[in-house]
Amino acid sequence: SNGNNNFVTNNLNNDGIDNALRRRSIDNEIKNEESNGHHKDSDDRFSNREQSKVVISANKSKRLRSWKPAPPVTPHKKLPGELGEGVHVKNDELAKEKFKLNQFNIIASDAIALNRSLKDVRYEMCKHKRYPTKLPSTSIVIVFHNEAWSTLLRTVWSVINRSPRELLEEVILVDDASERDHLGKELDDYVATLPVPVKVLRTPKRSGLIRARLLGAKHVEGSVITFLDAHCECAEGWLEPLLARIALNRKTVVCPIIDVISDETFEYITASDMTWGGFNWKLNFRWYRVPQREMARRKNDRTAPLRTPTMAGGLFSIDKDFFYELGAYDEGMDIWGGENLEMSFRVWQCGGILEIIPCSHVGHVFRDKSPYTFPGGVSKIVLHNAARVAEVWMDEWRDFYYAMNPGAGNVDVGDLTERKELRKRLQCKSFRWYLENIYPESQMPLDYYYLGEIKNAETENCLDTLGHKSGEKLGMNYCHGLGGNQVFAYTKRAQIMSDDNCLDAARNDGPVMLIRCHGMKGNQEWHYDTETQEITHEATKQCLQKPSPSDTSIPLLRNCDGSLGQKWTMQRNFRW
Ligand code: UD2
Ligand code: MN
Repeated sequence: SNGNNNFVTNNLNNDGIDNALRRRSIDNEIKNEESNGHHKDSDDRFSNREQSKVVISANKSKRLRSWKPAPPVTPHKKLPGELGEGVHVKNDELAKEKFKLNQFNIIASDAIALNRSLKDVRYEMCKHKRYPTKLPSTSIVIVFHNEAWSTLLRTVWSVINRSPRELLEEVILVDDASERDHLGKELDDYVATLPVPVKVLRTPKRSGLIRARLLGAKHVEGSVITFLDAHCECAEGWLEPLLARIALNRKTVVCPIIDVISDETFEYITASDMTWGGFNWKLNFRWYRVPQREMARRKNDRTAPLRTPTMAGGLFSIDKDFFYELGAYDEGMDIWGGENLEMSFRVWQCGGILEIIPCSHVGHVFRDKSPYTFPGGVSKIVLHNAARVAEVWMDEWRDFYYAMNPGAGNVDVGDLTERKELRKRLQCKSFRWYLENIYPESQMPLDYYYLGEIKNAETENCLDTLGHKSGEKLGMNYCHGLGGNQVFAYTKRAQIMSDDNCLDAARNDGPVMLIRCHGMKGNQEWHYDTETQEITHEATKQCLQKPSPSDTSIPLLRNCDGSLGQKWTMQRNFRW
């Protein structure tokens, strides 16, 4: 309803639906890549029980439990949505109105059994993997604010029905000051009838998902904490592979593959196992394709744990003691956002390992927009949280964040002393180390000459992406000095980049395009001469030039002639 809402809409779009759909299209793209490795167990640590025993004796201090797999959930005859199928309801005015309450189709969700069956979406090889006969127990922490009844309870039922009972210590529901009647006494009464211990905690006032999770974590009695969003469905065999990794190395933080539960039909749609977590200059979490480097490390076994630079944030398991040793969460973060990257950087920089476990699948309802309020304003909250991440963990690369988010510099980051001390105390590694060793594919350039605007000496206008995407033309506009679309990095690999796109020209006289950076020079190699102030394109030996008078928004590539229209300044004159 206010201008701010666009902000979060865009953000959630990127992080949710769009990206989820992209994951599916990536899946098709790589269908024929389904290889060799797929049938061969290269992660042989769990391939027989003898070896598993060795693992356990190395973990004597852990309370471990014998367990049996949960029996499969059999489909209800004649009920809608069984086996993860979608339910199509009439999209009339009422349905549209009701959609807005949760930003998903509540009529479809309500039509589906709370304990519906799902297809077993795992690779065949996953079903035959052997995990240690004894594993640590876990408490499931689910925080929610104004969650719908059917999605919340379907999450709980999927945990109950698809987790080995011996490994499920309890379910902890944290109600973050919801204002819906069904989440009060009705919820308390309902969970009292469930076949596993369920604690319901309530925050006295709206505290946001980060502090709500901290409250839940305090009450955990299991050895492992597993966080889930309140609109998930755990699939067959989801838990054992997660706990097994932690049993092997308690500093491993593990995520399932996050499948897509359609926000319209509640169809369960398998996501790609070929994406991992990254982030852009704005510090949004994004899915990107797993690079060949990591596939090679996994010996091309698509069922082997995948080391990921970042996690989406909602669904993961972590050893309880390690969670606290590592600094739990940043209590200075409000409502939503940022905590996922914060924990990801912290895990890697401070001696942990972050993995996606492809044999573990959990579905999640990705939404286009956030259904709930952000007290104090969306952008203020999201920028505040992200600034805390940038300030504490990203060293000089925090500049990219400030440059890319106009207005971020005006947001109060709050007191950072404690988190900075934590980083020192844990002797965490630098962000450069993280970029070099964990995420060399990142669009954060390791070394660069400039980060700022690029201004034409004649027109005094600036290069501007105009918000264009990969495959579209580079633009130009009057210099606004606010950063954002007018921020470019000129890197030591001779790229001129804006986030993950690079200036790219395929032939003489242009056009100059924005193309996903490939880091292989070629059409993306540019040289800036501080003497002549020319920006030359190596492949064509031509110069970047001001636009023609007929279209002042499109810079040109022309033979170098020393004219003023081919002179540029690279400067960082906005404040951050
Ligand atoms: C993703 C994560 C989410 C969190 C978020 C960044 C997944 C699948 N989801 O966004 O867990 O990491 O990125 O912060 O990885 N909630 C509260 N109080 C609040 C706001 C939210 O309890 O003030 C609950 C909410 O009801 C939900 C959970 O926190 O159960 C996550 O919120 P979301 O579903 O809106 O986040 P999502 O999936 O867009
Ligand atoms: Mn969610």
